[in-house]
Amino acid sequence: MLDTSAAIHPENASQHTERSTGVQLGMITQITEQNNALLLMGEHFNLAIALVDGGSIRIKTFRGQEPNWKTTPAIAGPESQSQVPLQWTAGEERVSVVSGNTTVDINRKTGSLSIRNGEQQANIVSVQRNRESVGDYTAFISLGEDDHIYGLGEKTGFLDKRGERYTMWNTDVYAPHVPEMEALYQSIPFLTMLNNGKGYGLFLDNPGKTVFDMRSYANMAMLQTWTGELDLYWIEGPTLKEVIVRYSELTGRMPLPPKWALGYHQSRYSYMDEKEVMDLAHTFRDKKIPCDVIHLDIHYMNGYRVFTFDESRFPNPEQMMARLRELGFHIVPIVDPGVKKDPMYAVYMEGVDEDFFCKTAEGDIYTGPVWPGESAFPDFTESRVRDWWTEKQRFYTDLGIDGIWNDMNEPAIFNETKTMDVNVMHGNEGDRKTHGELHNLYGMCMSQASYEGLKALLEGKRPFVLTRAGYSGIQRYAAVWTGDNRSFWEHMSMAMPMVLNLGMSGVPFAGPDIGGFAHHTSGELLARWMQMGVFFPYCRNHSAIDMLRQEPWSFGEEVERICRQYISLRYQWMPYLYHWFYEASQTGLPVMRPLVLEYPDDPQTYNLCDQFLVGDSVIVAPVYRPNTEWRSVYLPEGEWVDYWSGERYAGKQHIHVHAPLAKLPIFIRAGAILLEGPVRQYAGETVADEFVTASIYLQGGSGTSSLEWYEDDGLTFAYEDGKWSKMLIETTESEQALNVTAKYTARGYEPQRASIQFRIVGLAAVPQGVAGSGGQVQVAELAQQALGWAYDAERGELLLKLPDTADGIELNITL
Ligand code: MIG
Repeated sequence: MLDTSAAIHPENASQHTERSTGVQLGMITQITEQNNALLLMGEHFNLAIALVDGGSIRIKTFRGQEPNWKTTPAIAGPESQSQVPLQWTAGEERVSVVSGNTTVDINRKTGSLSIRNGEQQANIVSVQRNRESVGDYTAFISLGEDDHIYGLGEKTGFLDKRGERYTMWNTDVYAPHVPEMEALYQSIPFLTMLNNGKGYGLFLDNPGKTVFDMRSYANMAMLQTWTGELDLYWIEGPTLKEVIVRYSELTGRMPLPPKWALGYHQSRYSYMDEKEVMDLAHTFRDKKIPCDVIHLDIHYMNGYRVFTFDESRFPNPEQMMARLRELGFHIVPIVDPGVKKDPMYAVYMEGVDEDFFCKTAEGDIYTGPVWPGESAFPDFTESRVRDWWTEKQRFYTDLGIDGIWNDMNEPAIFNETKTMDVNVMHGNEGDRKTHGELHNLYGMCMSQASYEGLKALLEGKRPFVLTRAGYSGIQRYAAVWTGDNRSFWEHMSMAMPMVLNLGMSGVPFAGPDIGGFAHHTSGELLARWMQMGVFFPYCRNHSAIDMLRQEPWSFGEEVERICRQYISLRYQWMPYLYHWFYEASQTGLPVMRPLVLEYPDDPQTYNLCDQFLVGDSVIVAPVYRPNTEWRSVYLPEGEWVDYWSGERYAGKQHIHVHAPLAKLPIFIRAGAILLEGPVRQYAGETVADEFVTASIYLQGGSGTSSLEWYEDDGLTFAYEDGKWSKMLIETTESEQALNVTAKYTARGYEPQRASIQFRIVGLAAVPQGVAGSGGQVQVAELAQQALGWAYDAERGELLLKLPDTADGIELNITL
């Protein structure tokens, strides 16, 4: 594309390119039921409708006698796509399919569909097929004035996707991620439509290029496939949460990551040699800035050959790894898909000999230029190739590595189209397809191989995989970082809606490069971005070659102090974070949530994305502009407590908050229970005084609250064999008394700590009586006690300390 004004030369202006030349389904001439599906034969093509277990309706175009029901790898398991019997009737005007509370009406004259579920209605006003090409469909979905759109994975722009247009085509975008970038590295063709607090989902399962156009027509969204059939799932709500739960049932959920992966990650393109890596590790420990992971970017390899180390830079990786392990660090090396075309390189020759690489239709190995020069690309759509890649991970696991970073897996290739020739063929388990048809799957299939490889080799330990590219279902294998952002304030603020919508698209474990990858960060930007970034699910600081360094200590003492404080805070909050990661692994609901997810009836939240929730009851509102000490924060219904000062605010109002550089505004919902532990230098560090503090934020007056807090060893798959515990914390509040119980509802895992503390926040006066927690002591003395309570008059907090035993706890506090 031209990047001068010549780009908008009148002669270059394209004609109106809307694909309105298609044909409609037309009159339905024949209706049959076959294998639990309804087949509707139209004039120009046909439509099949099936009910999928768990509240989805699958609508698929086809030609010929019957549809091909084969699903893409996005769909998690055969059980979740099983088609259930359907009831239907055919009238003169329409065919109706009924399932539970849902009715699908298909107009027999036009083939238009309306799906009704309670008050919700989705209108697919028409499905059309482009005349010129094979298999290129468009579904037009009517949009009401009050419809808001969320999801669509990793996209630029704000939270509400109404009025935007996006392309799903995994793309390596080094150019700045500005609003007109229609495609980035991930493609998640799934959205939720919200109307007056209620919604439904649409998932267009097609891994070729698809377009979601919510811009060209004010009252219509256009969902378009470029290759292959329209395979559309309507997903039942009626709440936003239910849509996400169902979508993630269909496409799978994030396995619980190891705790260390939730820690702070430090990266740079590149830490060049062993000395630099070891100095870095020691600096973190010396400066008492917590850190779990150091990433190795491409320079660790020998000529960018994957599964090698450069011997001059890293003469003894095994020894280095052992030393780092002693310091509590994990190493996550980068692994790209391109295998250098080099007959002296064993990995390449294995791939050639075993026929593992993608080939042209004529049968030649396809190569394209990436870091190592001309490279071949494993055909990850084939399980035999993934098995090979899986086994190859042994190179890393033998060194004690348990995390892998998959980059360039769109795949990115240094050519005009930025990727593989669309005519390259994929084996696809015997169902050969072109790259054009499967492009968006490539990165996910690679991460699947990486994840499964590590899992098989780590002997019960949980792997960590980080990926740049992905498709629906990527959450089953990898965390996602949002690629090459820049050290711009705009990119810091854009990271919020981007990661929030990833969370609304089934991908809870995601985050941007903190500080920005390209361009040069400043101390102020790093400090502000760090404050925000430690509350993102994935937390890594990464920067590009030739850019100013941005380790936490790169900008003087003040910025270093702020980075230390907030990274430490993430570790302090680890029990709470980990709990919400567990919830995400069970339900698919995100850890980091837009307010609209919890307050869908409040229009103030519909496009609110410069603040967010962590779990369901903590608001984080970062400052994302330079030289700014004040910002407006929206507090939704309820009462909210300033985490730092304890000050209380009524909800349903905007407040003006003072936030000098060292302060990140955080608000806790009255009625919430927060879990905090000691600051650790890395997630697995054992500290002398193990404890957890459950902070109970009183509602004042009456009310109840509860949290069923999940714990396990944070490292292995033992939780799959019942080695986990849950403690149900419940409180009942009245004007006169407060009752707190904490009972283990499961104790397959025994936490390694002697005591548990409760912090009752919001008590105006010292309580009249405390039953269940020994005698009263001074606040300062509590640390030395095994049992006792203290009242902090200044903060209006009651602190209680108790032994953490299987018996559970009951506290009765007279106010
Ligand atoms: O074309 O490995 O997004 O994180 O540092 C650049 C070098 C290749 C792109 C990744 C970035 C990484 C860089 N990679």
